[in-house]
Amino acid sequence: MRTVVALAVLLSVFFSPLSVADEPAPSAEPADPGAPPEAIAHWKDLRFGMFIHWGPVALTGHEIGWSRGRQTPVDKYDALHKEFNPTEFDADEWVQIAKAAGMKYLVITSKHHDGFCIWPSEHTEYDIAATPFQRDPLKELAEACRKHGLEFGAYYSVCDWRHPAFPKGSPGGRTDKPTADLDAYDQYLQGQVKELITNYGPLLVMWFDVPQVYTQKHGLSMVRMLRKLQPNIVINNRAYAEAGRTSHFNAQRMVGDFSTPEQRIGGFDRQRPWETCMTICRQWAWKPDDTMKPLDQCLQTLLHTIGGDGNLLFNVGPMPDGRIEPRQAERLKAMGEWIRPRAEAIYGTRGGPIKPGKWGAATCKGNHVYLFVMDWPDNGPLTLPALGGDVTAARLLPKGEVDVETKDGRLMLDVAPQRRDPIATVIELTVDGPAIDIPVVDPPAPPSH
Ligand code: FHN
Repeated sequence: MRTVVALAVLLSVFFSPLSVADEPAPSAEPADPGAPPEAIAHWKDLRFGMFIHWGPVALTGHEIGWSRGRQTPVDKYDALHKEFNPTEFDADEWVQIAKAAGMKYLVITSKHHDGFCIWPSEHTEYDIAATPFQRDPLKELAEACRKHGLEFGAYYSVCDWRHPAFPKGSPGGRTDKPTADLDAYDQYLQGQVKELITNYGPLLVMWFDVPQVYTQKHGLSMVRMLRKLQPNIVINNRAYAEAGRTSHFNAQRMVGDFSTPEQRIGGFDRQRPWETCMTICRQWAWKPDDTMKPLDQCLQTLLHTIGGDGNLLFNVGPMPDGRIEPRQAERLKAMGEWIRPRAEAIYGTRGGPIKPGKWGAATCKGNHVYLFVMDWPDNGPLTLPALGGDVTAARLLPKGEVDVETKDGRLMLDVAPQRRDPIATVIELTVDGPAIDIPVVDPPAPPSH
């Protein structure tokens, strides 16, 4: 008898209308439809962009967001905007510095973790309108990009360590706010994102960051709202944390349209779009006398990134007076001077077919394979895996001769030492078919020295 009763109770639990009604409905949330393939392809073609981290924190020389409640007490940090007056700011100059570097798009922090908005937002008083600098740098930059032919994007920090409704606060997003109300914060965030798209768009990209406890429960509908507002916008993988995975940095692999390896070159991947974000110095925001990367490292980072089929978003932190530090501008100009005569090997290309390595990197476009040789053997030709097709012509970029021979499944290349370039010797190979169809191969072992 007891068994029958127990079974009846068990069945009633599973089949009673009450328990069924209590179960969470299967997710009615459609997945993120993603950006149209042509929007992704366009974004990939650009290959190289400028990242900018800027705000009143530049007055301190400490890191944006992270120094709030650390090097700078919270109340002092939150009052910096009252002195922020970057009278030397010139959007045309910034965009021309990016253009001279060979950068094709620009992404600036519209709001970082500290909550300060560099545009006059109707949703907060903590914005550029509350500073002595009675202008709209976001608008001026968007217009300058359009004027000079660069694409414009906005970085927007999902976490907001100052806003009372965002659950986490300074220092470092590791404190809990008693006033937390994620639904209210979601309204604030969606209102601001709409402002950015509506008043400063169309944008190439929305570059979200550090969602922490903002998960797909809110994020998925926010992303879908964004895509309704601007269907061809490209969105990175930090708009929200996947359910149950609240992470500080949330470089989630499959959220959004592209992955975001940070301060490192991502792995070769032609399937999942990706973009390395990296600082030209060490700090994201302005830091006096910061250590700046040498020219060869800047350029070889770009070449290894595009060789892996990624984009490079290279960061500067402008000064409190509104200028990009002259030595950083000089470094970027030198990058552009090297890139320009080799532009066809960089823009509009895809990574491979030989994966990056100590030897160098490769890109491809049309019926051309471009090799960026960075390390030659001490004696004799460089030996690479054969390309699985006939090489019908070969030349150096910007100009010059190269000896090429395909033998025993290997590609032998040689260039007179005096014609080799210390950054990378660029060789254009013409092949007898679409270069993108050439099977991808691993990099060769490092040449012997
Ligand atoms: O905390 C931020 C950091 O300040 C910077 O904005 C980088 C850029 O990708 N994102 C976060 C660290 O992952």
